[in-house]
Amino acid sequence: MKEKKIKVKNSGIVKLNFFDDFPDGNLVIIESKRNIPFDIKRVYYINNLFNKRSVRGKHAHKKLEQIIFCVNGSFTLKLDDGKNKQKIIMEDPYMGVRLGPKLWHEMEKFSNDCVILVLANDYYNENDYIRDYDEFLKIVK
Ligand code: T46
Repeated sequence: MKEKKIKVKNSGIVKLNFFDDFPDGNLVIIESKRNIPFDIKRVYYINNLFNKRSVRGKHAHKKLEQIIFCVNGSFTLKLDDGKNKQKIIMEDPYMGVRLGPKLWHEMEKFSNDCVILVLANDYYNENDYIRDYDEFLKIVK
C-alpha cells in the first residue's frame, strides 16, 4: 500500500503487528479492541478471484464497521464518500483499511492468488446494505 493517508470520510489505515523475519514464513496478529477498534463478530474471506473483469462490493453499509485486508496477492480498493474518491492498491497482508458506515466501496483488479479477509463488528444483515448508488448519494448529502 503506497498511500500514506486516506482522504475519504469514515475510513483509515489499520496496521497489524507482524513478524516477517522468520525463515519459515511470516506471522501477522489480529486482536479485537487492540489493533482492531471493535469487537469482531464476523470474519469472512473471498478467494478464487480468477475472473479478470469481476468487480465486487459496489455498495455501502448503513451502520456496519469493517476492516478489509488483502492477506495474499493484490487488488484495487475504490472508496467513495459521496464527495471524495480514492483508489488504494491492497498488497500488504498486515495493512488494513477501515470500511466505516456510508462509504461506497468496490474491489477489482484481483491477482490470481488474491485472498481478501474482512473483519466485521456485526452479523450479516442485508437491510444494512445500500446497493443503489443514487440512493447512497441521497443519504450522504
Ligand atoms: C462488503 C465487502 C467488502 C452472506 O450470506 N453472509 C455474509 O456474511 C456475506 C459477507 C455475504 N453473504 C451473501 C450475500 C450475497 O448473497 O453472500 C452473497 C455475496 O455477497 P456480496 O455480493 O455482498 O459480496 P461482496 O464481495 O460484493 O461484498 C462483501 C460483503 O457482502 C460486504 O459487506 O463490505 O465484501
